[in-house]
Amino acid sequence: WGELGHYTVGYIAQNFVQSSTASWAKDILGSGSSNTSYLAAVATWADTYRYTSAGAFSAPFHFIDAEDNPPSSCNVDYDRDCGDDGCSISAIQNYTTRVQDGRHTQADRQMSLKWIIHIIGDIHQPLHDEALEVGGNDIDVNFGSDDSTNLHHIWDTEMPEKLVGGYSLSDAESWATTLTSDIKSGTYKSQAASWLDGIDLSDPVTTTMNWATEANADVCTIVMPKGESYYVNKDLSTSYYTGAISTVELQIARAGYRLAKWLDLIAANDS
Ligand code: DCM
Ligand code: DCM
Ligand code: DCM
Ligand code: ZN
Ligand code: ZN
Repeated sequence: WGELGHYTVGYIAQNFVQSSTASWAKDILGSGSSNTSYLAAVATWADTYRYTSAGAFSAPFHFIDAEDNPPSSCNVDYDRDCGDDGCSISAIQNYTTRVQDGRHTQADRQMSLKWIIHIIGDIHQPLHDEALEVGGNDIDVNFGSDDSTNLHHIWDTEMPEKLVGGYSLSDAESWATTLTSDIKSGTYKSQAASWLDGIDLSDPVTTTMNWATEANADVCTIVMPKGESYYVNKDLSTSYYTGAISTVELQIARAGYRLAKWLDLIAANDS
């Protein structure tokens, strides 16, 4: 996701974490106790870090390249798809351990927490769970007057921004308020509890592979049901957008709700 998506995942999680978790996170992050954006404000750090020379090693931590065959077959296999340099799933495992390890420095634990906040977001972007055409980056598409974007980028950025109308922290906070009420009392109320099925702090790989598998399935049914070549150089801002935007909303809502629970489990274990 772009900044809007990651900020929104952070704000949704802020709306659902236990107050003891909020205190735990603010302590590690060094945010003041009254910081109203303590998760949102650090949610995009990992995307800056990966473009630094010190952080270049971490570029694969943003995705898992499922070597499946959409649209006829979608699946993710940890042993097949998580490369030697790591992936989103192995990174979650690493940083979930490290953030709780008092032998590490405060700075190291802070970075680990920032990674968890970011990667749980990215796992929910379907094309971050797909190898085809570099996660859709090499599928050139148009979006309204923009005739030089790509399928990955419209999922990360253009579609969420068309829905919300901006990408600032305050745009994200307002989107998060909407999705939070959808979870608490609206369209997601009856399903939100099931989003936490199988969540297990002692098995981060299985837990997050479930989430990656769910998002990867959308690649076959929502992202490119007609096959990759159909979308090349088409304007996806009209009927494609209309068909896809509810999946963008659902995936951001799930990511925020699951991040809150993952942090609750970590904070409870780390006390
Ligand atoms: N680092 C990281 N994740 C890794 C490897 C390194 O976040 N898988 C960070 C931690 C340090 C820096 O990179 O700030 C260098 O780490 P090290 O000296 O442990 O390689
Ligand atoms: N490492 C990592 N994540 C980090 C920092 C480092 O995976 N945040 C990797 C690269 C380090 C190595 O682990 O050089 C050393 O890890 P440790 O500090 O746990 O011995
Ligand atoms: N990306 C991905 N899968 C890949 C490579 C990249 O999901 N195999 C994502 C990471 C960024 C976007 O695509 O969100 C653009 O990546 P980059 O800036 O590395 O080109
Ligand atoms: Zn992306
Ligand atoms: Zn990312």
